[in-house]
Amino acid sequence: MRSWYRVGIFVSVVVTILVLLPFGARAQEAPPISDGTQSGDNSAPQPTQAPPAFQQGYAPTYTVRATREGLVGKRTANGYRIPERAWFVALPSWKVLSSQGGNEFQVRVTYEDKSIVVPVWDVGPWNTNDEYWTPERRFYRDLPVGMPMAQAAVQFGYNGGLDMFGRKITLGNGIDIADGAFLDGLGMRRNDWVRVSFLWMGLDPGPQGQIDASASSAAYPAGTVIVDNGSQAYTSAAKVAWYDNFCGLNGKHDWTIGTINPATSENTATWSTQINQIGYYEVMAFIPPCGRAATRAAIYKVNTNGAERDVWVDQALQSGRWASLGMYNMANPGTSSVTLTDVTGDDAQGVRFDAVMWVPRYDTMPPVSWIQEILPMAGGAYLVRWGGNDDVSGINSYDVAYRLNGGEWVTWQGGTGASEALFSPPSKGEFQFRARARDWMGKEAAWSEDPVTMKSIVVP
Ligand SMILES: [Ca+2]
Ligand SMILES: [Ca+2]
Repeated sequence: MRSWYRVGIFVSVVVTILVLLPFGARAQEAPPISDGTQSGDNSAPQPTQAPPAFQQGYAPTYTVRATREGLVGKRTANGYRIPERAWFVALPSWKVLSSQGGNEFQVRVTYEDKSIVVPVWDVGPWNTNDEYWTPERRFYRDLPVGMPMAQAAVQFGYNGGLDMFGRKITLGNGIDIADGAFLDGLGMRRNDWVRVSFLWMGLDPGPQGQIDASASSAAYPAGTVIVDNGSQAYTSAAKVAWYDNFCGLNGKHDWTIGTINPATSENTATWSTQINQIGYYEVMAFIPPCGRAATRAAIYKVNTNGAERDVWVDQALQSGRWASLGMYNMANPGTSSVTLTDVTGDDAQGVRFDAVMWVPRYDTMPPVSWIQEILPMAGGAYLVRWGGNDDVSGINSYDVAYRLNGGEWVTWQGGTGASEALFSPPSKGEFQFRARARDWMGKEAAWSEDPVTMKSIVVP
């Protein structure tokens, strides 16, 4: 089954932000990772079980990061003086604050095998205007429903990483839980991800009926194809078993334990789709944010028009996000597929199989390019290196030119696909180099002519 979604600038903005950042930049702010060295039942394989059927009318459930409120002796936003081991939660909006002692707004919070219903008696963490649980949220409407603004701030620098008061957000939490509920009710010993059902929005689904909708926002760029695990376009095979976990797109994903040894591989799965509209697509895999510690080296094989590319993904780092598997040119209508197996670059870590999507991308910018470095070599020659990058289609070719002592520019390399060459100076003097690039759509950049992108050498 494949799903086509209508134009949605909101999530596409989010996705674009992730895409435009270089990989390393994304890695700077480590996302909250729910797995890590999780103790208890979650690290042990659980037998596959059928998910509870989703039924209309039930309160929505999202996975969010929870912190312990503490503040014993202080008053909550509704005037309740916090005793030791109190039972209530805080959500970051004044709109859902119960009266003192009241239960107008309650949530079901589930953590591992414990699930409790508690009233909302305080406002926070961070913001007081973030109704992330509803599509009618008044603020931060460009975020997926179910994603607290604080989480987005930590995960990808949303709002400059600041809350509504301009404070630097240090924890991407969406709920604060009072001590009694946290420690005694849920058995939590540290801040972690929990499932929260917002009970004023529907019937209580109970601990078993919670369907996590965190990743299933309805808004993606037009033409986006999403293939989820369990759908017809997802095929999987296991010599022994698959395991389930109840988070990810449509509230469920498959997982298994990775092996470094291909000879002991047991699981393989493929997401595929027919693409009729030629053009560039970014292929992305959703990494669900729950379960056994995830592999730091999952190996996705992306196949487009019969050409295959291996893409390594740090599933632990990308937890809770769409991880980019790169940009692909569907030059002809045809099939594109992504295959993931349990063969990983590290051993005995969890491998998460959830959803893969193909997002149409349109090349709108010429590339940028620069002279990287100039290295003196033996015999009086110089190794000149250049580089660049492009928004979508990639760099087709470069031109490199030099000038002597500020004179006329001389094209030295024209239309080359290479990114380095040996330069033998024809004379003494100062040689200055510049570069330009064109992408696969024929868009050509201006020459790089600022001090950062040019380099020069003085030949004695
Ligand atoms: Ca799924
Ligand atoms: Ca371009």
